[in-house]
Amino acid sequence: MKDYTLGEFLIEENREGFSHSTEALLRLFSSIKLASKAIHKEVNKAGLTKEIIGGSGITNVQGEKQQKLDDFAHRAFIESFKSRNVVCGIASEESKDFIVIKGKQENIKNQYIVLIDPLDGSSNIDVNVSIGTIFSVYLRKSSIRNNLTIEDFLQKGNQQILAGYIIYGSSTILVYSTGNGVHGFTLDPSVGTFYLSHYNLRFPKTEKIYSINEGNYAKFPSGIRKFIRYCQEKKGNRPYTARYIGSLVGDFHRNLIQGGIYIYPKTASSPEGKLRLLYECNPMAFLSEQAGGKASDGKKKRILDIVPTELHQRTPFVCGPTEIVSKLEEFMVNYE
Ligand code: P6P
Repeated sequence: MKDYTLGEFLIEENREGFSHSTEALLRLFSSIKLASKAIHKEVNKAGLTKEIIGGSGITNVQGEKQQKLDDFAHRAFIESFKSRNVVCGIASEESKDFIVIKGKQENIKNQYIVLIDPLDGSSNIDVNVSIGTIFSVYLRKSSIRNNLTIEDFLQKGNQQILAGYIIYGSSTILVYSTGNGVHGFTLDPSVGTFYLSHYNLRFPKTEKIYSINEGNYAKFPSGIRKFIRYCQEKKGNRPYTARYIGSLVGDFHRNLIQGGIYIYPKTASSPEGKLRLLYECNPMAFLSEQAGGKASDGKKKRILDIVPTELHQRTPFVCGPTEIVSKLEEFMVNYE
């Protein structure tokens, strides 16, 4: 499939039903590709240049120590969206409030809202573990004649028009869906082009992996603890493997390809869970459903139906093949 570039695929796919203009789609992805290539370059030399690894000295809105690459990635996406005249507003993990992008007033193309985690899993940068960008795109709700409002950003996940991630690992892969399946494109750094490498990704039927931070075992609800035991017992020849690298994009991508469930539940110390609804869970839930799976809060509440109330709100999060996610939900309902 190497000869099919992301741009060509977008044009072809758009003929089959993306309900927005091809030009808008291409502008959106042009921004995303530009920023991701810049981040790819920095990530791949992070071990060599002291000025790009380590903390920036800033604590972000999450109360987490911002890494220098977090800040670099945040700025790279802001600048690339500003220059392509297609996005009117951005909400980022690295910024407390949303950011307005003033297009030329007569330019009605700036109707898209982007919510983004510019560099997820950045605590792994210094130890050379895969990290990633997660993005979620909506149409603005407010009239183009008025200013953007917070309601433009607090839309339910089922309103997303596209979502995806870029994983910066052994190779840099952009994975997205506009609602017509999930497709992956691998960057050929020698020519700076993303080529189709994973057409119509779907969770394998036989899942083999469960991903959860078992260091929190003592703080999990009993339903989660019993589900973990269920995965570990060989009953009915159920050979699950535990895989968890502490990078949502890395764990999700491996589970999507090899078959597995990802769980970040509520714990005694984090009753709302840790992951952010708008720019981590909603995009990954959109992709999970497009890949034939499901995503919920662990108690049968579909992630994409949650009504957001604030930009950085968190939610317990489970995603993966439908059958195993439903099995976890059973444990949560029966044992809480
Ligand atoms: P813990 C990274 O900070 C992140 O948001 C996700 O990428 C990752 O899955 C999770 O947090 C890891 O959290 O508590 O297991 O270290």
